[in-house]
Amino acid sequence: MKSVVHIGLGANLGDRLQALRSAVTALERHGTIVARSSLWETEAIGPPPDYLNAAVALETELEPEALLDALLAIEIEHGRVRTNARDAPRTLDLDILLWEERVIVHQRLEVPHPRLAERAFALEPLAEIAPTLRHPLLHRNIADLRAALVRNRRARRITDTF
Ligand code: A4P
Ligand code: MG
Repeated sequence: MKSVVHIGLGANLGDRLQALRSAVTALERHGTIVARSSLWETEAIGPPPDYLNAAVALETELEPEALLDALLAIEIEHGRVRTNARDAPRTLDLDILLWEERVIVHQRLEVPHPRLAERAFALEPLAEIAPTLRHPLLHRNIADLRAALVRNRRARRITDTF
């Protein structure tokens, strides 16, 4: 069965733009990209430098854990090195933000992403491509969550396409 899954992309080390573009190409191995946000530059939550962030919608036949494994493999292909430090800088981060309006709680996976509602770097791009999608736990749509953000973090839209 096909699902449309919203994925957040982030990078703050190396050639950030190249990593985001090439991650989208890699995601196409697992389905069809049906929506793609603008490119945003955002102040890091955690250690600098600034991030580039974006979001895409992927139509895929994969089940949640299989998609998570695919995302982790793409991160590694892009030079991601995991450290124990929280919010450590990274060449590529791929997070499952929403899986339609499903709630998924597995040992390795929680959807909606648990910090989605607090984070401009995720909500700004997501609101461009999924404004009317409802957060199944907060019962509000993405445009409303974005509007409710405390604007204490800089998020700057850079280009329409990336
Ligand atoms: N995991 C659980 N739920 C999910 C999900 N919905 N999507 C598990 C993806 N993974 C999920 O992630 C650790 C584990 O979380 C995964 O192996 C998976 O089993 P990770 O990518 O190794 O660690 P992380 O990314 O450092 O942790 P986390 O909790 O995903 O951090 P966040 O919330 O992604 O924050 N500032 C700006 N401006 N822009 C950013 O993109 N990103 C972060 C990372 C910090 N600051 C940032 C940004
Ligand atoms: Mg992550």
